[in-house]
Amino acid sequence: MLCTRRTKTLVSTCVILSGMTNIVCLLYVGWITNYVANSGPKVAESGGGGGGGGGEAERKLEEDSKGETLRIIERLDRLESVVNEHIKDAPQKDEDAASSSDSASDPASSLFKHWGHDLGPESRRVALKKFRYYGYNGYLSDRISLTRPIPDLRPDGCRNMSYSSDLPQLSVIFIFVNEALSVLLRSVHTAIQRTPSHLLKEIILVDDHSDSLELKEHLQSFVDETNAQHGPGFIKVVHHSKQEGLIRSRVSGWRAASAPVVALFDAHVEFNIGWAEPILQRIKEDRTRVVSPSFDNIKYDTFEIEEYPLSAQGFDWELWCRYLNPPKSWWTQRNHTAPIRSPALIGCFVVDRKYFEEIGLLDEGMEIYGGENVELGIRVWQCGGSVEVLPCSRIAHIERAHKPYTENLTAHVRRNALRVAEVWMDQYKSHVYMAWNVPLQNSGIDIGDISERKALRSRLQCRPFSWFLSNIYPELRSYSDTVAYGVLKNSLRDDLCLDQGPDTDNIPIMYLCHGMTPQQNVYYTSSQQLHLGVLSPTIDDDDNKCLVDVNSRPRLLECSYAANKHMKLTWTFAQGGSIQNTESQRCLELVESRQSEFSFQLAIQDCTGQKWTITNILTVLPQ
Ligand SMILES: [Mn+2]
Repeated sequence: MLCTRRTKTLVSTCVILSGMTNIVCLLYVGWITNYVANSGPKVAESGGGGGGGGGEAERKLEEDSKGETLRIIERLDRLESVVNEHIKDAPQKDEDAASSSDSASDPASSLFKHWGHDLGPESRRVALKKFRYYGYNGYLSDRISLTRPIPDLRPDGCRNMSYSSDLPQLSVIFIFVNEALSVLLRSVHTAIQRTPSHLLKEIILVDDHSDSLELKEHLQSFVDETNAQHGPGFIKVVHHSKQEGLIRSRVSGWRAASAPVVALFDAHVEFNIGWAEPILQRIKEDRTRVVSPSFDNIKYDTFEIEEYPLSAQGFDWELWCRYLNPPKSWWTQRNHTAPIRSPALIGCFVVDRKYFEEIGLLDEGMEIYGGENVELGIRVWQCGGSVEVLPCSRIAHIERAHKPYTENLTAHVRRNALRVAEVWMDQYKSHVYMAWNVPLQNSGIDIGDISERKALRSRLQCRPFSWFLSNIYPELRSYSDTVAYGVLKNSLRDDLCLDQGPDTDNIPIMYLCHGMTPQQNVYYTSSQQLHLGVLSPTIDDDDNKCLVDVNSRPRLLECSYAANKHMKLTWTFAQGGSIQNTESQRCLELVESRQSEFSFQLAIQDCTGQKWTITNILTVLPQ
């Protein structure tokens, strides 16, 4: 599971600090935003880690303006050091592309940055090999106690809560592929140690076709020994004869389970004290609640526990999960132990075993990874249940530096996301296609058969997605004013696409078309704005970047900022026509340039009739 954590606009930081339009600050911010985004790539599990560093500081703690300013200053201090580091080895465009797979492309620098300085060369070699394989420091894990104490990170007030004496029993299910044995065993040991024994009925290990020798040789003997101690069948192992992916693995675990409540987890976690009771209490009170604990991070290199701020769990329009600031209603209660209403789930959750079946388990038509957690959240809400995160239940989870076992993870996430869009999102499904930069019709992506999932939706008489948006996830931004999207090409060179550029300078460029999101995503709106780059997911994220004519130079600035400053951000555009600024009357065009990598660069000049085309038209473009 992976999740990004990004809130609050950095631009407002600049405005607060300088009290004026400060273009240097804006440029600085663009640089940072890109740096943070690149150091926490979405395809790697470090997504949360990359953005996570700023998570606490970025948390809006309501009207505490003094605290807010202090936090901003703190953050700028930190950002400054990031910038300095960045300046030292400012990457070229090509290297930039390579470094978007971050630690995967250079595991050594990632593993040994904060760890292992005293290791000899042979140990470093072994450690690096394990790190490449697992995406975390397996070498160090092998040397840490399986039952090490971890800090009790529950908010005040959790420790003296009382719970029913007849809470339902749990089956704890772990799914894994080629997990480091010590990491898997630590997950199991801490589950046994930190769950009251009368509540833990069994543990189920779902091996999704691992080929790791370590697991083959040692796992079964551990299971036999534990069962000799706790009773036969206390730990059950389910083996897949071929890799099914995490979605069907979770369902396999559920099939093997017999307790009234099932807890579905990754096998690289450490349970914290008292994690189970608050969850079982909430499910006992209402079996239609699907509950997630609060997650802390186990750093992939040092295995230190990093406290994460309390969060709800949501998603962006590509349906990648992301941590969210808890809703306003939660803050106004002023009770940090209260359940946090959550639009979706990160992927690990606890649910009534039979209710889970009644609402349709997980979508077993999904492949490998991603989207199932979002689908479950939307489905539970739309079909009458609820989803929440409990502050008093905490679990530490390793956010891997990279996923070691799946090629082309993104393609699976995209396919699964389109299934969710088609089944659950009604007219809003266009947003998912837009975010992935895929045509709404004839996308060329085989999403498999969704008839059973559609039948499930009508059998359960579920609410529309618009209800979910306005009642459960009002923070999600919608883009129903989009009239065209895709890559934008000029007829002078149809191998080049408009691109947001390195984002170090807010200067758009023409770059070889590569179809990757979001660098070349363009959105044209009914209000005649041209947005370039990522579709801002929530109101707590930075706004979209708009193409602006700044003294006849093309620039990318936050749309709301440019609009507030009455800058020139509206353009007339029709398919196959020019892109002309409505105020300056000048056009976005290509000019030949010897300095430029591709012989052309962007300019805003008197219109010469150059023609532009965009991939997908949603409605007739304004003339
Ligand atoms: Mn995980």
